[in-house]
Amino acid sequence: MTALAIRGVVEGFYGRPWTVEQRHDMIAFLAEIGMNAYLYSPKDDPYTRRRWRDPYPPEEAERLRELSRVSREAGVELWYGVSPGLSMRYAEPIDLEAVRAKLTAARALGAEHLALFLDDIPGRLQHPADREAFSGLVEAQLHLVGEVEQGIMADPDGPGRPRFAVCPTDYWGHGDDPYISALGSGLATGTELFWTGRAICSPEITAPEAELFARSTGRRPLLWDNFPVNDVAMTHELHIGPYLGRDPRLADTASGIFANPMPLAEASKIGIASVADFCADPRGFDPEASWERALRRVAGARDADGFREFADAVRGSAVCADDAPRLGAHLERFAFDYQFASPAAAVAELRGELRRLAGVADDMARLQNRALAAEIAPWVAQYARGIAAVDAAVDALEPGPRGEPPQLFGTARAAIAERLAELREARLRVFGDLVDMFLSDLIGEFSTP
Ligand code: LOG
Repeated sequence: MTALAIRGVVEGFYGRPWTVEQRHDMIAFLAEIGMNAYLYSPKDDPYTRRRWRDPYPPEEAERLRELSRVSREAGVELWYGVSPGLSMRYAEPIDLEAVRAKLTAARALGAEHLALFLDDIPGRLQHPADREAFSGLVEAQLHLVGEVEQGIMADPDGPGRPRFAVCPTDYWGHGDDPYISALGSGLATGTELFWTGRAICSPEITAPEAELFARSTGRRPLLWDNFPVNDVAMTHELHIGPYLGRDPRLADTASGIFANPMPLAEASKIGIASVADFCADPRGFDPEASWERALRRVAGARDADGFREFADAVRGSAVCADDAPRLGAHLERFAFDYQFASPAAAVAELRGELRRLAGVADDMARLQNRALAAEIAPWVAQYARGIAAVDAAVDALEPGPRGEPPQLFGTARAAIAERLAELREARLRVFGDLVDMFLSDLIGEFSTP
C-alpha cells in the first residue's frame, strides 16, 4: 500500500472564502481522515490575489497565525499560496521583492510550505518592459520563480526548509505542451508543479498522462484536482457524488493531490473524504464503497439512509456522468409497464416511489448535521419541486374509469408545462436531466403535431 506523499485540500475556489470556523473545522476533519496538507489561497481573499502586494492587516495576520497554530496541533501542514499574476511586472525588481516579502511574511505567520499561483492570468506579457526583457511568459515566470527559489527557499536563517509548489498558467492539458514543458524544465529540482489533468475539471486522470507530464517537465505532477469544486459556471451544481476516474497507478506517478472543494465547506467533506481514501491507498480504492462511507460519516448514522437516497439524485459532476440512477431505473420501468403491462399498476407503483422520495426531501430539512442541511437546502427544494412535478404529471397519466388513455391537452398539459418552466427557472441541477426529459416528453414539447 503506497500512500501519496502530499494529500490535502487547497482552498482555491472563487467565491466567498470559508469562515474561520469552517476552516478550523476542516483542518480537524483533514487530520481525522488522514490528510496532511491544507493550502490557503482563496481566490477572493484580497490579500492573496487582487491586492497581493498589500500586507495582511493585523487582524487578518492574526487569523493566519491562528490557522497555523490549529494546523500544527492537528498534524496538518499549512501551505500558503500567493497569486500575483493579475498585476505582476516580472522585470520590476520592486515586484519581485513584493512577492518575496509576501511569502516571507506568510512563513513568519506560520505557513510551513509555500506556493506561487500563476493560474487564470493573462497568457501574454502585458507590461512593455517585460516584453523587452523576456522572450515570453515562460522566461518571465521562470525569472520570478527563480527569485523565490533562491530567496526564500534557500534562506539559511529561515525556519526549516519549506516545500514549494508552482501553479502554472496552463495548468491543464496534455502534459507535454510547449509552455508546460519549458516551464517545468526550468524549475529547481525539488519544486512541485501543479496540474489539473487533461481538463480544468478532468473526468479522468490516468497514469500514462501523468508519466507524459513527468517526462516533459522533469517532475511528477502535484495534482490540483478540481473536485468537488462548484464555483464559477458550476454554482447550480452540488457536488456530493463519488470520486471516479482516478487511475490507481497514480500512486507511483503523482507526487500528491490537493482537492479543490466547494465554498460549501460541510458538503465538500463528502468528496474530500473520498479523495483522502484514494490518497491513502490508490490501488485499493473502491470509489462506490468510499462514497457510501463518506456519506455516512458526514450525515451521521441516524440520517445516513435518507441522505444516501437524496445523494443519489445529485451524484453528477465532471467525474461522474451517472446522475440519478435510482429514479432513472424507476422511470424506465414505469415507461415499460405503462405501455406493456398495466398502466394503472404502473401509475400506482411510481406514485408510491414518489411519496417515499417526498418523505426523503422532508427528512433532509431535519438532518442532525445542521450545517449540511443549510448548505444543501436549495437543492433539496429543487428535489422536492422535481418530485412534485413528476407526481402531477403522473396524475395526468391516470387511465380513465374504463381504462381509456388520458388526454394530455388543455389545462393538464399547461400545468405540467408550468412546472417544467419553474424547474428550469431555478436552474439547480438535481436528478440530472431525468425530470426535465420525462416532463418535456410527456407534453410533447419537441414533437411536431
Ligand atoms: C482555478 C480555480 C477554480 C477552478 C474551478 C485552477 C488551477 N484554477 O479555471 O481557482 O476553482 O478552476 O472553477 C480554475 O483550477 N480555473
